[in-house]
Amino acid sequence: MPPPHPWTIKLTSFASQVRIEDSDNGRTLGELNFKANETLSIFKKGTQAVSAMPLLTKENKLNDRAQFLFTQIFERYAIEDPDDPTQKVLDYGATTAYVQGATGEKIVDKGVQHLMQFDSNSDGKLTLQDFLYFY
Ligand SMILES: [Ca+2]
Repeated sequence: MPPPHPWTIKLTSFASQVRIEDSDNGRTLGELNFKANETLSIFKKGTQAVSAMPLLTKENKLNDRAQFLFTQIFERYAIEDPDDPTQKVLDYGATTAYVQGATGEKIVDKGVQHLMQFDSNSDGKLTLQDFLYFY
């Protein structure tokens, strides 16, 4: 089993019942007033606000909720299609911004190229349908 994510546990000093916060992680044990024989308690935090759900229907299509969420993500990065103002698209720049936002990486050429393979008409722009098909 993988170790629990830091956000899912809390640490408490047994003697003082002082809770050690995430923001304390740069402090030394001395600064936290730890004694040599200190006992720490680790608790699992309660349920997370985010719950897991299946993304696909039985027909292997994105379910409505997932489609709604991915559409919102698409809208956040999409630009007006210069060739068709009635629709929004992800061009190379917008796709780069999206992959950077999703991965937290600065160099994302491979990810962008991977996503661009779903450009169904090879015009260098992803439509919402292309984007949803990727997922
Ligand atoms: Ca296209």
